[in-house]
Amino acid sequence: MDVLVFGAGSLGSLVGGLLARQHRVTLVGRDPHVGTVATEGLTVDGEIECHVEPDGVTAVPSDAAPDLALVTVKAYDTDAAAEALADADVGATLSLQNGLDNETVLADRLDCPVLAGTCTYGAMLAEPGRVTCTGVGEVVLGPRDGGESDPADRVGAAFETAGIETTVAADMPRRIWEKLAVNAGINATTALARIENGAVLSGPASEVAAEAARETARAAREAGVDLADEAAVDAVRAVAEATADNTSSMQQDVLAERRTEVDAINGAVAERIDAPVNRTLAGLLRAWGRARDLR
Ligand code: KPL
Repeated sequence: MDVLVFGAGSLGSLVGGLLARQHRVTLVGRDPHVGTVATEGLTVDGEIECHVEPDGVTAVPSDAAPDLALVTVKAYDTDAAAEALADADVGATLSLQNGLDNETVLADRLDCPVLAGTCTYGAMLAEPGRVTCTGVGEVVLGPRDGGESDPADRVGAAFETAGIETTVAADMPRRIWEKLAVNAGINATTALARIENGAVLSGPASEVAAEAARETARAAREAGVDLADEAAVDAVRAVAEATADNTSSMQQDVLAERRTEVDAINGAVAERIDAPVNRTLAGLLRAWGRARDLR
């Protein structure tokens, strides 16, 4: 399969690197990372070790015709991803991103099936050309509106061939909301308190994370998605346990003084319903970003 990964940050580089063990992969991202990948290849270390040689470029090639465009940019860059991919001849697109509505933004602009996905691999970009796998997880993907489809089966099989544990699911809308609950509970809490994911399992952070997840479940139900409070809290606990030593992506952003995805996570919940914990977490991170002029 010919795969174009749009967004060669930590997760995009890791998943792209794993796919490159079996498929032809092009990583679209920023220099110096993609320049190093183009000249020296990509090293994956940590819990998975390999060296692969995908292409590394800073823009979608004008003649790009990938079987799969894998979108791994931050949620606030989804519009830009859709714009950049609009002229390419793409077979199917898969969003592996945090937040809600990324698939809708892509589907509105792209003339191909758009799949939704979640990914529980942990990744950190260690230096240009080297990504560290901080946790082996799984990918779940399927049609963005639920149900079954040929492209989802084909993409799932391609991921499996590359050694990525993958489930093709018919209930992606519910899974995307559950993942939102996990991110709403873990990301902002760990970023503000500067704690690793496992610290939301007990102590003062645990009630903040659990309440943010319950509010997200309520927003899901208002949107017609059947997600119980307990299921959302259990999902937070399961991911916090599985990624206990990991630094959440939002804490990585805060430590690097980068813009965070809080608008697409806690902000998205607070926009839909009265959600005091999500509103407060979003307000604090927005204040932090504003003080640094991060937009
Ligand atoms: O998706 C994540 C993230 O960091 O964005 C979690 C699940 C919280 C794992 O760190």
